Amino acid sequence: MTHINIPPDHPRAESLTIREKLVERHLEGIVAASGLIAHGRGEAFDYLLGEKTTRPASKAIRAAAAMLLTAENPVISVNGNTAASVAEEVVKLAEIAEAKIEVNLFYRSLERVLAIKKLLEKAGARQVLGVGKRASARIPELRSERRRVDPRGIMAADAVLVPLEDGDRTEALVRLGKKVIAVDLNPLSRTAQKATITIVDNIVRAAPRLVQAAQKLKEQGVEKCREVLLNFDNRKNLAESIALIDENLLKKFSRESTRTVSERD
Ligand code: PTJ
Repeated sequence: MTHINIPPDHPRAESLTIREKLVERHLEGIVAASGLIAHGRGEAFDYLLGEKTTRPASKAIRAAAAMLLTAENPVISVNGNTAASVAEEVVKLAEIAEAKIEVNLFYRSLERVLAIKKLLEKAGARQVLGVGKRASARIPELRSERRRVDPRGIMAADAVLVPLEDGDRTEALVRLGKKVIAVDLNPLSRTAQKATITIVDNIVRAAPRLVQAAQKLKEQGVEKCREVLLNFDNRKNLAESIALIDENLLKKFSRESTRTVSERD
């Protein structure tokens, strides 16, 4: 049930609908209050990226799919925002990549973990790790609630997909020798900078593309996946995303500067 009526012809109808969905999921106890703030931060970067999946993002998506498919024990880490936005895609991707799904929260409470588990199960998940006492392992040197992980999941994983993450855990997972795939609209964040593969895209657009890429690469086989990974350079890819933001700002600035003051107001 939405709280406002979003006119379908509103120029920002799509963005407003996504916002509304997150607000609803917050009221249902799935998205943390801070998750709404995090979403606003993401929106600002999305605006600067042109609100579309860019070329570097597409390359990173393909590399991420290849990494999940070639991993021995891949895990998809799910927080409130991810569950609220792309639960179905998480389940599909897990099936294709034979990955486990684990709930891992920064603002952890049993109620939230259970609400997210329920949402994932409704989307078709058969097993959800990281619930209650099952999250009995600890990521060393990590102080936040994100340190609580499932010994059958993130702790045993060699590759972890971490959408909308905070930098600390990404760094800690990399220190443990795990490959980390981040989805983060901010290419300058610590997560984006420290991950093994960074997808600078909105999770809402990236997740269905990740499912498609994984399906296609699975059909093409493991050698193709290795080739994709060999040809991917995360630093170069991040630099391309930052350059695109620069270009968009310059374009916007030159358009704005040719408009009259009354037009701008
Ligand atoms: O559900 P919890 O308890 O685990 O909490 C989740 C949040 C997101 C609140 C928590 O992880 C957090 O505080 O994250 P940060 O440090 O605010 O980082 C979130 C990052 O995700 C920021 O860099 C945002 O730009 C980015 N982001 C926000 N919305 C999206 C996004 N990236 C991709 N797609 C989005 N829709």
